[in-house]
Amino acid sequence: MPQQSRRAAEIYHQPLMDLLFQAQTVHRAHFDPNAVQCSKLLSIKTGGCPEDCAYCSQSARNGSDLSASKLMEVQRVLAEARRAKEAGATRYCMGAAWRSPKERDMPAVLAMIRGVKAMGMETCMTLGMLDADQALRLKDAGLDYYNHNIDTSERYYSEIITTRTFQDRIETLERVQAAGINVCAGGIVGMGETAEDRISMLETLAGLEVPPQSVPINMLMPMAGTPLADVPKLDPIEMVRTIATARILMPASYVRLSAGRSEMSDEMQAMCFFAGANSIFVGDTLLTAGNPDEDKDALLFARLGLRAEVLEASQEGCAA
Ligand code: SAM
Ligand code: DTB
Ligand code: SF4
Repeated sequence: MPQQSRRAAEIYHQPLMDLLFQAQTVHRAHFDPNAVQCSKLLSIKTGGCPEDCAYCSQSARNGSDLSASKLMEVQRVLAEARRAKEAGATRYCMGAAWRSPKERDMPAVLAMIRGVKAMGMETCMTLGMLDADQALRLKDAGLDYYNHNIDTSERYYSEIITTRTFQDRIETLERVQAAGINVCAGGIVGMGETAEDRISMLETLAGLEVPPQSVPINMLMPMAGTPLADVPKLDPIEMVRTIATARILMPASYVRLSAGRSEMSDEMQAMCFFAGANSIFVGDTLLTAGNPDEDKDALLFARLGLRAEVLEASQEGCAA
């Protein structure tokens, strides 16, 4: 086993109390332990995706009964973004069910970035694979973050997706980085992978030329009609170990407790925050799946004494 790999595996598999203590110690050296960054998601183009990701309700190849929509109009997106800002989100993330953006859609996408940026929120997009020119144009419009997940280990990748390769994903991440956009890259746990796959995924992320500034860890939300609809539920402690290991391997990155919070107890979420998660999606919808509503998150934050992180330029935080 290479050096790095043994280190990551040793971190992941150590007794849970030691792992949590180490992760929390690293976390406190880099972040305020009681502040959580809040992002809001919007699906700007839903369903009908040509890719075959086995977990996804939006793949046209899966049997989910989701109908495909067209790209949302810019003004509608901006109206939604304004509502999110009023509710206190500091980052607005827009997602499209594309393999990659088509030229005819670029003007609208760029206008969405400019409009959201003008409201004083950070902007994030996830549009599939990008070429170098597209990445530069997104950057020019003011894009702060690009989300592009590697999803799992290189070994397990082809069990989950066959219409693109792990290397394709890495190449887009390199183009995003080269364009000067912050990278948001993570993955999904609970897809039938092994602990070694989860460790390997984290090592790939930590080993990128620059580690991603934001690392979303999603817990699979089983979607009806997809090949992973009936996959056995992952032991929640494995999710906690994944977050803690991400925190230790990428000490200065935001680690996002991403999809799946609606299925987690407050105690489980508290353990994930203690393990070093310091970002969440707020609002009752992710892209197509559910998320805890604002009142529920406000109560959770109050119970745990957590605060929504504010952008330096403003004094507002998320409703949670
Ligand atoms: N089409 C673009 C792409 O794949 O990069 C952007 C949207 S895609 C839905 C964004 C990410 O959401 C995926 O990479 C995956 O990690 C996550 N995701 C999708 N469906 C999920 C599910 N059912 N459970 C957990 N995470 C999911
Ligand atoms: C990420 O890692 N998780 C978000 C965001 N990036 C785009 C998406 C989660 C999707 C959950 C399933 C759904 O809403 O369809
Ligand atoms: Fe398409 Fe993205 Fe869903 Fe894969 S994860 S099917 S690329 S929307």
